[in-house]
Amino acid sequence: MSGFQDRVFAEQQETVAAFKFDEAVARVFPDMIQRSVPGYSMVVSMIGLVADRYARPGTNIYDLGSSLGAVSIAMRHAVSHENCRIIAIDNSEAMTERCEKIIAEDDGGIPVDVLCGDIRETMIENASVAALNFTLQFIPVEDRLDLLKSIRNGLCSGGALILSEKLAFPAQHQTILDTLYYDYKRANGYSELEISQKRTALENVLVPESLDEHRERLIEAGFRHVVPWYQGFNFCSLLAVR
Ligand code: GEK
Repeated sequence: MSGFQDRVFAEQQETVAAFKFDEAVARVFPDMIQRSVPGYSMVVSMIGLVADRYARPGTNIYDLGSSLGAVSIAMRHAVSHENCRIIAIDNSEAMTERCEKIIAEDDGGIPVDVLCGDIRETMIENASVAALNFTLQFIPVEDRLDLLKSIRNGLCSGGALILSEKLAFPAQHQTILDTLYYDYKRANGYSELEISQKRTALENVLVPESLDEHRERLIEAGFRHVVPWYQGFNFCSLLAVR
């Protein structure tokens, strides 16, 4: 993937606008997410492994909020079943345009359709695996249950959703984890200005919820098992099995 450094919030901005997945972000996205989400690369490669376990021959595999297609690429190299198709969807044109080029240059065996669209309006069908890798947190809270129901309904029995999210915690734990998280960002070269302007830009755009809220919603959506399998500071990943 491309090697541009994330400097989106490096200069003082007069007013910090709400965060958008636009051209400026898409251009530096691999660097941005790598330096901003603890364990991101490991989570992406593990999604490949989990996908291979739950994928079934002749089914669709969804990468919802695919950005530049890192999860699609991990899955297309890891899934060993016949006649699968990966469907990568994102509603940022800046992302899907770049994603198409990256996928075209990748030599993985499974075909990937890259679609520009809203995952809330996408029909999920004949699916064995779906990934929401740090995407649900950007969907308005009131739309989250319907989206999870539509994923659940499109999954075959025994199919799996991998849900990775930034979590919210009770106040004291939140303070401890936020402190460590900002240490992580500093250690990755972000300045105090970058950290604080990005935090402002993400307010009301990235809305984290607690592990219990996620678990309860997944059960309400009809998933039978909800298994947390990763946590790095305030970021986690859950496996939900239909
Ligand atoms: C990765 N999964 O590299 N419909 C479609 N896409 C959406 C919507 C929506 N309603 N809302 C937001 N997005 C990727 C990382 S990033 C996470 C996912 C992050 C898209 C948005 O355009 C962006 O590309 C993605 O969800 C979230 O593993 O930046 O923290």
